[in-house]
Amino acid sequence: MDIIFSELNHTGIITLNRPKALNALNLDMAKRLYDKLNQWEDNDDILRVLLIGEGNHFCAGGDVKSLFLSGKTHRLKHDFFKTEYRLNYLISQFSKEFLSIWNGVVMGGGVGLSLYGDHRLATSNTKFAMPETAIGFFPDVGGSYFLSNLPGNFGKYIALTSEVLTINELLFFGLATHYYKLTEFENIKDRFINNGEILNKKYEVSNDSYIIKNINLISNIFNGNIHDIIRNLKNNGSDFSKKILETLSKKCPMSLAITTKLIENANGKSLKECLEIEFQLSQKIVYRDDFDNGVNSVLVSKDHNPKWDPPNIDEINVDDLDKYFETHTEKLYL
Ligand code: QUE
Repeated sequence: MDIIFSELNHTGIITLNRPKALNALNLDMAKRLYDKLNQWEDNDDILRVLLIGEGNHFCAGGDVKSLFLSGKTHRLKHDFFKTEYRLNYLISQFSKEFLSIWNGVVMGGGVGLSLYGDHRLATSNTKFAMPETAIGFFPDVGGSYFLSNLPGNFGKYIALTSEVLTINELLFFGLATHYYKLTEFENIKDRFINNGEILNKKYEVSNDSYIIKNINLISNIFNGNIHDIIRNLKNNGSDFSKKILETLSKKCPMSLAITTKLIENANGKSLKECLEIEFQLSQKIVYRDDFDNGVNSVLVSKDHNPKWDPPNIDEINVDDLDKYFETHTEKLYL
């Protein structure tokens, strides 16, 4: 079983169980989880829910490999996102206490399973990222919602660069709610199961984080559309800016342009509105060659040298992006 459910002492326990695939979420897991949460919502014996990943990681994201392998226009590319985003919304509306214990990798789809619950526990090895611009996609699962709500254009920064956030940044930005010591994983789990207790270990956020140190620079630079951002980086000329330019040069140009616009437009919108927009967008982006080339290059052939169309950001006219944001297929009806 790729996802395991159990019930213990009024606690519904979900274990993502594809450790060899870093617990990447596939359609079957998403469907089962959706049904189970609906059952637990109505089951008075269940007071709280715990979500964990088997092995050393929480969840690497949606199982984009199976989407790629299904072929260019397979129905899975529709059904998967529809189910996944409906699940994200269901979790945001779930009335019982919902705790996720993050360890290792927490990316993309894994963020969407946990961020809208009540508590996210992070530890010293937690690696959080929204890395979709590396595979010709965009930060979905409500990414436009929570990224646009981070202060000072920081959401655009992590979405465009795929920067990995660790414990300091996660606590600083409130993406994680608590710190736990990795050696206490089992203990933390047991206490939550036994009486709903959540241990809040003291953790001093260190100012060693170069991301937190550069927060004002990031905010100034990541203002405006993708061309504004690239121009700001070039004009700034610092080592930090040069490093970011180098990072962005490897990402999918169309993903960078779309992602910037998506996050700008999300300002002030609800999670529900953002997920509807993302679903429409997903059904434009997932059938492009960039998605197949990106996933193949990063996860299947692993040559890490994807071909992008267009190959350069300069070739994108931001006025032409509106068509990707049009409503063109059925809605999620959240
Ligand atoms: C960007 C991504 C993903 C990624 C790598 C990226 C992503 C994702 C996976 C992934 C990892 C291991 C697996 C798997 C998928 O990697 O979304 O099936 O076994 O799910 O650079 O967005």
